[in-house]
Amino acid sequence: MAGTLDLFDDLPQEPERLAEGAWLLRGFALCDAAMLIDEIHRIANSSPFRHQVTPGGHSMSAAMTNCGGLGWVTDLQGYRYSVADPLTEHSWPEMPETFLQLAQRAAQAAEYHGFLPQSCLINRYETGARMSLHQDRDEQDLRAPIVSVSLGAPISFMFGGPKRADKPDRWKLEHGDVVVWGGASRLFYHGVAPLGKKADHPLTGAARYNLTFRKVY
Ligand code: MD6
Ligand code: FE
Repeated sequence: MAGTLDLFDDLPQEPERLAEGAWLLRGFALCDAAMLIDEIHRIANSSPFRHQVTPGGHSMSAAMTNCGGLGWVTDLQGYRYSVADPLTEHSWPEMPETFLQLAQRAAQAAEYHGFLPQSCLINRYETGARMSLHQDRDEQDLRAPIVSVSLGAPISFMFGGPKRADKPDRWKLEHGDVVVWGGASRLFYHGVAPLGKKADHPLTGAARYNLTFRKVY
């Protein structure tokens, strides 16, 4: 009977609710994933991945770049969105049409209508890289959701509450998973645990990429 149950693996999955307004769409980006990874490499040829410094003076363990009209940057002066890449002093690479359409379809699937992202932050995690608990609050328009796409090696995503001390739930995010998140939980604390030593994926090796699409203004 080997293989019989595989038929059911292709059925669309129901969104899983992480918190009010926050949804996990498992496998939503699977069909586009190889193309998205090609685009990431193309973007990184113009605006390379770099380890940015926080206002507190720490170098971030996740390497970052951006595409779209605005990019999220940090340095000793603070967190902000910038129309130019501080490394190249040019505009960020344009947001590929495949990125935009995926983000819009995912937002729609979670019942956030008319999502128009201005920015896509691209995070690259290698072994041991993590993102400590934080809020996403550098955007002026908090009514818009954030669409987050996981590619490559799996990671443990932590999703807490409105206070830093709220104990987070953990969710394993795998290649092709999409989280759409807004409304009542838009400012909830979240982060990712260190990428495991054995984490691996055929398309990316020992790396995980995360795309976060945002409407800023
Ligand atoms: C990550 N994600 O998954 C880090 N923020 O690598 C985030 O920080 C994040 O996934 C806001 C909304 C969705 C996210
Ligand atoms: Fe975040």
